[in-house]
Order: sequence, then structure tokens, then C-alpha cells
Amino acid sequence: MHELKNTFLNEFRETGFAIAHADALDKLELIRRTLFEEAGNLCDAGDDAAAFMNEFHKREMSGAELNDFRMAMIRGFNERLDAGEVIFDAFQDSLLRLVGPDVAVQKSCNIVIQQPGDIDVSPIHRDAPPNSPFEVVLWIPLVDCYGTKGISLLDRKGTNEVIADLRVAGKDGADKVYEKAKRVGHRIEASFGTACFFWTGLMHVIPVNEEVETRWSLNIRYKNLFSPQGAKRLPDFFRILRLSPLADLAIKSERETAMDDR
Ligand SMILES: O=C(O)CCC(=O)C(=O)O
Ligand SMILES: [Fe+2]
Repeated sequence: MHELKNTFLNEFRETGFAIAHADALDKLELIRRTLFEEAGNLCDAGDDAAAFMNEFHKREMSGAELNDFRMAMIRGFNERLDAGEVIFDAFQDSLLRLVGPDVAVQKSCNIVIQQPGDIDVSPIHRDAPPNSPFEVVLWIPLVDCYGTKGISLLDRKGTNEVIADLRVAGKDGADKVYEKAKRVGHRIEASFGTACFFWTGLMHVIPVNEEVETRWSLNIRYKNLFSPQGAKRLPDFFRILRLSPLADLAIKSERETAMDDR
């Protein structure tokens, strides 16, 4: 176990990303079941969460209908469960080793439903900036992802190369650089029960899903509470999730002193 964690941390340090198994699989199962139950309140979802998600495109929902479904499902899901907390519990050990005991979490957890053939994908980008480079993204597949069903990450070296290429290519050459980015990106093959941890500074490419199954995945960001903030700051975009005994004591004491000074 120890060995496995060290490999994970070394890989992350080297490339900027690494896949970890959940420390508590039941927490991930709770998340998937809750989403599935919410979907079941809105349509006849059957009795198998993975099959429902993988075969979602067969329902042929699109446009406003799909959007309304998504919004209603996400609303119900968030009312029933604190995703930032449950995901932290699922990957607690890996997360604590990366960000330390004083933890802030993104307030909203994003849910992506990527149906086969849907060309509406985010363009190549990296999250930092505007996010802080002191954040880690947890990209969590809710169904098994392979081939173009997942995302593609450029490692630290590939990211640096692409940024340098873009600088010299200018606007007209950007397409060529993006083609290269697609070639050098690492396709993330990840099963349900794992998460891909990646640094916010990494470039990523979202391919059109050319597999026969729909992807459902979550993404959420964690950081050390005392690390530099990006444009997405506390308290609007992040909130405090965990405090070390020392920080807890210091914050309480500061509040008490402020009260005394009034
Ligand atoms: O899962 C996706 O399609 C988007 C992923 C992404 O851009 C992110 O998690 O930062
Ligand atoms: Fe992103």
C-alpha cells in the first residue's frame, strides 16, 4: 500500500498527473447511486446505474430537454449530498498527501455527460490560470472510460512545449499546434473506482466521444487553504473543508482577539 502511494506521488510530481484508487470505494458508490436515484425521479432509469449512464444516449435527449434533465438531476443531487466532502472521504489519503491538512474545496462539483458523436466539447485548455496552480483537479469517471470516452492530458513536458510553440506560432499557426497537442496527449484510461489527479497547469484535450457508450464524469478542485489563490477565490468559488488543529486554534484565537478589540 505504502509502495503504491509513493508511486502515485512520484508520478504526480514528475508528470503532473496520476491515477489513484479510491481509499473508500463505498463513498464513490454513494455518489453514483445518489445521481442515479435522482435520474430515476425524472425518468424510468432501470435498476443498473452503470448501464443507465453508459446507454444514456439511447434515450435521444438533446437541446432544452437534456439541459432541463441535467439541471434537475444536479439540483436534487446537491440537495442530498455534499460532493466536496464525500469525494474527499473517498480519496482522503492521496489528497492529504498532496495538499496537506488545511484543505479548501471548490464549492460546485461539475458533472459532465459526453454522449457518442457529440461535437460540443470544451476546446484545448488548462485550468490555471484563471485557477491557481496550487490546486489539484480530481477527474472522476462514473463509468469505465477508455479510448475517446475519456480525456487526454499533456504532461508537464508536453504542456511546456505546446505553450512555447503557441508563442512562436501566432494565431495562424495555432491549429497546427493543437494537432500536435492531440498527438502528444496521454489518453486517460480510468475505471469507476479511481480518479485521475491532475495539476491545474496541465493542458488537456477533450476528444469527441467516438466509443459506443456515454461518458459520465465529475471534476472538482482541492487546494491547501494557505496556498496562493487564483481568480476563483474563497469564499465565492472555494470553501474551507478541513483545518489542522493548529490552524483551527489560530483562527479561533484571531476571532476572539477581534471580539475583544471591539
Ligand atoms: O471532463 C471533461 O470533459 C472536462 C474536463 C476538464 O476540463 C477539467 O476537469 O478541467
Ligand atoms: Fe479543464
